[in-house]
Amino acid sequence: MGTEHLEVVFFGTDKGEVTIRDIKMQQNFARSMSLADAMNPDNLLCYEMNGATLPAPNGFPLRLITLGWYGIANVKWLKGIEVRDTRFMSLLMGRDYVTIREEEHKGETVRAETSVGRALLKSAPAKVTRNDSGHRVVGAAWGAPIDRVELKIDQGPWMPAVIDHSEEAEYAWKIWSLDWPNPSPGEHTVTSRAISTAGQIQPAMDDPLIAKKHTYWESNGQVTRRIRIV
Ligand SMILES: Nc1nc2c(c(=O)[nH]1)N[C@H]1C(S)=C(S)[C@@H](COP(=O)(O)O)O[C@H]1N2
Ligand SMILES: [Mo]
Repeated sequence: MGTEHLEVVFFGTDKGEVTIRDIKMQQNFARSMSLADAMNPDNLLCYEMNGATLPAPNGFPLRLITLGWYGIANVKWLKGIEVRDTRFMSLLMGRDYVTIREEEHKGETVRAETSVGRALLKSAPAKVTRNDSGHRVVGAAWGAPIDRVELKIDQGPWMPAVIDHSEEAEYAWKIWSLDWPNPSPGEHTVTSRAISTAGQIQPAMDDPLIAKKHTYWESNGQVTRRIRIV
């Protein structure tokens, strides 16, 4: 028995009916991680939020916060934590919350089905503001340690945005902005892309990673906003 599939399963108190073949069963909300991921010292078991008892909607009495993973991994209303020596295939590990993507394997197109896991590099323009000195695009970036964020207006070149480094917490969203001095009146598009400290670039919407993905999850493609300047 190898230990490469040794997993830690986090169970919530909430449950629902699941049917596999003709077997109907009640299953608790459950998500698993490898032992190595579960032992990450950045993981938190939270019983308080902002100095007060954790509110029920946020997971009272105890919830997992696993920094750097998508929301689904942050199991609320914890009922138990179990260590297993086999892979765990719950509704939300193996059948739903899976990413289905077409991939090329030696010239053959296959549909790979993978469990939603670690957060992916993402950014989005949030708003365009205007004051006496002109217009400014403001947005956020998250999902991986951010090296820089670039902005494209209409079909122009990528321009570096200014990242607000006053928030230094490693996993916090990075807020960025870029001045847009003299936009012409009318419709414009504003697209952002984040670049991680590891050199990854947030993929364009027509990148096969995004374009050949058939489920909504892990949608970290570049976001284009339409802006009307009056
Ligand atoms: N027990 C339990 N944990 C859960 C869920 C749930 O339905 N049950 N939803 C997950 C999902 S999909 C998300 S996005 C986050 C939402 O956490 P929040 O309500 O604190 O934003 O909780 C996760 N943990
Ligand atoms: Mo979610």
